[in-house]
Amino acid sequence: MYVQEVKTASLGDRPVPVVVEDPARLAAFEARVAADEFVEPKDWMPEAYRKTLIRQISQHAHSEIVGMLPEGNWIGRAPTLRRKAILLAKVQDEAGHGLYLYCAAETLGVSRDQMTQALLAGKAKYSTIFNYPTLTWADMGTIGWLVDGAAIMNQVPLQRTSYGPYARAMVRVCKEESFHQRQGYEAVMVLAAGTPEQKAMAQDALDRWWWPSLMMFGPPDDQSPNSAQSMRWRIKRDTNDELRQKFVDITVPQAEALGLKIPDPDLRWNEEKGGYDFGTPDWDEFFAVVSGEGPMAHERLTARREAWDNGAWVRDAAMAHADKRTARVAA
Ligand code: BYC
Repeated sequence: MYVQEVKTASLGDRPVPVVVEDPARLAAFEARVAADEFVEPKDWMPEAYRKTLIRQISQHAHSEIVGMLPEGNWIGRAPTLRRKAILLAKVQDEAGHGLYLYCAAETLGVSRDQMTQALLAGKAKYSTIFNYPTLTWADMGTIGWLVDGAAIMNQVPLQRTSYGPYARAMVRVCKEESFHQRQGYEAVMVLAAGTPEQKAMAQDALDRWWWPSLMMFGPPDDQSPNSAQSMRWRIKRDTNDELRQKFVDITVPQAEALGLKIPDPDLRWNEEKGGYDFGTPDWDEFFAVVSGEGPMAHERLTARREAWDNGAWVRDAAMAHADKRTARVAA
């Protein structure tokens, strides 16, 4: 038993158990992580490490699955067969990413049903970005360019996250995200070089998606309750602000190449730091969206609840088939 002692801490007026780990095991674990060894499912790990990973990986999985909704809604309206095929492939990739991630989280002792129920009950989060509406075709290109671009920035370091199954899932996810980013950039490139109306549509999409994309990296470091411990355990390899800065530095020249303007009056190159200075996202809006107030939050969760209910017969049929096979083998 790895729990050496259970103390009681107070959360408001509710007592909650605090797990105090065996100091020797904890020190050995921290030394392994510091030496960049992967932690594997059957290895000993502190309870807080397991919980943090379940939270982060399941949120990541939910984001992939909820992220299929705004794009799925555009497959039938994509302007050409080529664009339709690309979008279809991208949305299918996202389903795959969700599945690898749910599998990675399951190795930590939580079931996919439990994770799904937490999402449907509004207890588990998914990325704030998917609580914004997709109004025009330019939004599809811009999501690929900025949203998948931000996702890659966050996920490339996660290929070296300390938990083996999560790190390995990220390798394939990153390859596919890279295609997603490029197809998005190419779609925006076509619009930006098109008619004045098309270029205006691309600019409007950039205006609406820029700030929500910066928010994808999470709150500023000094308001990020999980970062310090996650960095120490190498779950996260970079802080929220470090990744946000890298994203801005890479994306600004891409916007310039398109002839589009980043909607930030405070954006300017800072020679000294070798990066851009940029304005402050509206963190009140971010925290409101995190708590479920985004313009599309209700619609997204309703769609997921309906999908779960409508899929009940498939799950029942699969279970009945599995029971029949087991009975046949036993006979
Ligand atoms: N949205 O202490 P912090 C995709 C929450 S899918 C919602 O900094 P942490 C794509 C955070 O959970 C991309 N919630 O947290 C798919 C925490 O809440 P709790 C998804 C957010 O975990 C389809 C609280 O705020 N990528 O790209 O250290 C189509 C305090 O934050 C957000 C991932 O999930 C947010 N943006 O750092 C197209 C990557 N930010 O649970 C594209 C994996 C923060 O403590 N996740 N919160 O109450 C991570 O890297 C980290 O979890 C985060 C946050 C950087 C997001």
